Amino acid sequence: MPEEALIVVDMQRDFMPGGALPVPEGDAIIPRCNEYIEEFRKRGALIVATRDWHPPNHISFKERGGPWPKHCVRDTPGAEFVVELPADAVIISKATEPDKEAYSGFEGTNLAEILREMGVKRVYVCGVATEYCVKATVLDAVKHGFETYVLRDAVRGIMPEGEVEALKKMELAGVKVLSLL
Ligand code: VGL
Ligand code: ZN
Repeated sequence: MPEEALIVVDMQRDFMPGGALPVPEGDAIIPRCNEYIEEFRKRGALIVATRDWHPPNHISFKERGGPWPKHCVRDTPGAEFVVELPADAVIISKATEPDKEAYSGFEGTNLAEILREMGVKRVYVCGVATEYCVKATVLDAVKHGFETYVLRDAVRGIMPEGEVEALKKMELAGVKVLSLL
């Protein structure tokens, strides 16, 4: 049973430069994420990848009065992963319902049950965006009782100040922010 899991958050085309909702320099962490995926795979960890997987009429879209341009519509190129995932990675699709927003990979999914059933105790998190889906996922991981780590060199925020503040909030919640490579 793997005691550890790596959770790769929303490393999808639309969150990269040139995409519909780009995280500035989000592509700069792609190689690092791939290295962590390989490293954790070698350690025997469970590899999880969350993805924003919206219906075309999702409530978070501007056309419905939401804050974001249309992004990560399910089964479109913008929703594709930009990292290399092993064949046995667990894919968690979130915010799949038209009228519900979900930033956290735990919200409205069975991620907590999967991790618990697999015997996972510690989770390491990388991906985008630090102050939105990474933060929400990390804080939920703590709430679910997992020892939680954020991989500092493999996350990226939409705004640098927002990212720093988000990392502080996570640390106050008991999360360790570190780099392992
Ligand atoms: C995200 C905004 C909207 C994220 C998802 O992955 O951080 N941000 N949808
Ligand atoms: Zn979204």
